[in-house]
Amino acid sequence: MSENAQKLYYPPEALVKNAAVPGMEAYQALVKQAEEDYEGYWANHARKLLDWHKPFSTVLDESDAPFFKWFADGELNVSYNCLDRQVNNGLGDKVAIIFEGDDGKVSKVTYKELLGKVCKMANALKSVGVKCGDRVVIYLPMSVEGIVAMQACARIGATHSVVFGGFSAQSLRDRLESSGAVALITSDGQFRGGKALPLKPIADEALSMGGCEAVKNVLVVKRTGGEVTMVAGRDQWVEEVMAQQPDTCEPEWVGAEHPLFLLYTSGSTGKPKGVQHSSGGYLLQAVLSMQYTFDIKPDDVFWCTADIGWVTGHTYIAYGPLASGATQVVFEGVPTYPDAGRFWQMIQNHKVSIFYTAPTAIRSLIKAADANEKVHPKNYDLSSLRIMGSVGEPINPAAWEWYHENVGGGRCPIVDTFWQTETGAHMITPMPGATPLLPGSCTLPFPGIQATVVDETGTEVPWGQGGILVVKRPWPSMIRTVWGDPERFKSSYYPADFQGKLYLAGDGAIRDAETGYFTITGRIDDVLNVSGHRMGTMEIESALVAHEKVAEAAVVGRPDDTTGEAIVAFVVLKGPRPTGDEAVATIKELAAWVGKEIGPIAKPKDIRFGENLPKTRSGKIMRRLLRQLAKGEEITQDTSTLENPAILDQLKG
Ligand code: 6R9
Repeated sequence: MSENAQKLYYPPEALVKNAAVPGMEAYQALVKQAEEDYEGYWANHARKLLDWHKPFSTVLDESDAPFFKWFADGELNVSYNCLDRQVNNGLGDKVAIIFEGDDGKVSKVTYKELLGKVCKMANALKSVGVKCGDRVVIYLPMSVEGIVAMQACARIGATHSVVFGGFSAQSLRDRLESSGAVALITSDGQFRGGKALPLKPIADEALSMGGCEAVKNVLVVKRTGGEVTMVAGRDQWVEEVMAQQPDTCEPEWVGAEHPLFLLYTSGSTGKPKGVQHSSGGYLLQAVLSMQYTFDIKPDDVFWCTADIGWVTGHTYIAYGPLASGATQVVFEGVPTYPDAGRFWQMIQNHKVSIFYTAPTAIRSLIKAADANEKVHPKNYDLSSLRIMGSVGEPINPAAWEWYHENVGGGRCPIVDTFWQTETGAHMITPMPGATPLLPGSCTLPFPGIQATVVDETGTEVPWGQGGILVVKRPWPSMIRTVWGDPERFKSSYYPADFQGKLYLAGDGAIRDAETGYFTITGRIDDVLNVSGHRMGTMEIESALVAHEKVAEAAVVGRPDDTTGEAIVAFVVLKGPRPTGDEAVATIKELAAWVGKEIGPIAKPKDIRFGENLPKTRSGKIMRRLLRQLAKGEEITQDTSTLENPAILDQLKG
C-alpha cells in the first residue's frame, strides 16, 4: 500500500458508527462467515431480508452446474416483498417515489398508492389474458408507470423484458421476437431535454416488421399527448383499462427460481443475449446491496440516475429501493437540461442523501462546470448527501477526485460498484462505512462474493499481476441462463478453458500487491499489448484525462506490425476541437504528457479530436466503433443505438 497510502480516503467517523457494515473488522467478519459456511451465510440473509410464502429448505443446488439454483423449493412474490410488506409494516404513507419530470414538475407516490397502481396494472394485464410465465415487453420512458409495469408483471408472475426507450424499432422487434412476448406496454412518447419524442410509432413499426405475431395486446400510457394510431383489437390506453380494475390483486406465489425478468445485453459476438434472472436470489442481493453498499436508512432519499432500460435501473430503481422501503427520486430527463446544473439542483431540492450515477455523466458535468461557473456544484446546497456511487465503467481518478471534492464536499464516501447485467447486483465495491477508498479502484468483493484474478488456464495469479476477473462460486443474483440459448450461456460465462468451473466476467483486473484491492482494467478485449507490455486502455485514458485540457478520452488498440498493437486515443478537449497547427501541437503535448505520466510505452501513436465520443444512449462509449475507426475501416455495423452518430466523421483521422 505504501505508494498509494497517501491517496486513501477513510470513512467519516459518524458514518461508521451507524453503518450496516461498521468498519473493516465487520467487513472481514462477514467475509469469513461466508467462507466458513457459504450456504448458511446466504440462507441467513435470505430468511432475514425477504418474506417467504413458503420457506425454502434447500439453499444452493449445483447438481446441474452451471445452471445453478438457489432456494429452489421456496416460494415468494417479488412485488409483495416490495410493496405489501412495506404497507403491512406501517410504511403505507411513506413516499416511495418522488418523480421529477423533464419539465421539472414533481409528483409523489406513497407505498400505499403505488401498491394500488400496481394491483390495477396487474389486473389490467390479466384482463388482456397475460398469465404467469408469459413474457411482457416494456418499452417506456423513465416514469412511475414504468416501475408500476415491472412490479405488475412480478405480481402476476409474468416475466418482463424492459427495452430501453432509446432503442430503434429493429432492436425492439428483435427483443419482442426473441422473448416471445405476448404483450407490450409502451407510451405515446417521452420527454427528454425539452423535446417530445415518439415511442408508440416506433413500437408500431417494430410490430409491423414481422416475427412478433405472439404480441396480442399493446397497452399505451399517455405521456406526451402526441398523436398515435390505435389498432383496434390490439391497442388500448392503459389508463382506461386500469380504471375498470380493482386496486387489489392477490400476488402469484412463484418458486424462487421463477424468471423475474429477461434483459438483453450485448455480448462480444452475435445478437444481444437475453440475460435471465430469478426471483428469490435476485431480490435477495438487490436488498442486501442496498444495505451493505448504500447503507440505506429509513430517512434516506436515494437517487439512482440510471434508466429502467438498463440493469442498474432494475436493481437500484425498480426493485432494490422498494424492497428496502426507501424513498427514491425518479427522473425523466437528462442531466444537461435546462442546464448542466440539473443534477445538483435536484439533489438540493429533494435533499438527496445517496446519489448513484455514472462516470460518463460526471465527466460531462465537469466539462460543463469548467465552461460555465453557474452550473458548478459549488453553487448548490448539497449538504444532504452522505454517500455517492459510481457504476458502469471504471471511474478515472481525476473524475473521482472532482466528484468527491465538489459534489460530496470531501465528506461522502464514493462506492465504485463493479457489476454487470449478468451479476444482478454489486460484485466488487467498497462498503461506505468500512473500506478505505482508493480513487479508481472498486476495492474489495461484496461480502460473500468470491472474486479473484486468474490467467488463461484458470490458475489464480499473485496480487500485483494482471489477469482475468472470475468468480469462484455461484451467487444468488447471478444470471440463470441466456434465454433460449443455454449453450451460449455455458460458453460465454462458464467456458471450457476453465473446466466450466469459473464464472468469466469478461473483464480484466489486477489486485494491488499489498491490499488486494481490485482495479478493473477494462473488458478483456480492451486490454492492449504493446511490445509485450500489458496495459489497460483505462490507464492511458486516465492519464489523458488528468491533463488540464482534456475532458474525456477513449483509447483503443490497432494492430501494428512492429509493436503488436498500437495505441489510438480519441480525445475530447475542454475547449474547442483544434485543427491545423494547433491540433498538431496539442497532439505532441498530449503524447508527451502520457509518456511522462505512465512511460514512453504508453504514448498513443495516433491522437484524434472530436467534440464528443460515440456513445450509446446509456452513456457507454462504443469502443467497437472506435476500434474500427482506429483501423480506418468503414463503419458497417448498426449505429442506431448511438446518441450522436454525427461524431463519427470527426474521428475518422
Ligand atoms: C452495471 C453495469 C457491465 C460492464 C462490466 C465492466 C463495466 C461496470 C464498473 C465497470 C469498472 C465499475 N463496469 N461497472 N468497470 N468499474 N465500477 O454497468 O452493467 O451494462 O452489463 O456493464 O461495465 O466492463 O463488465 P452492464
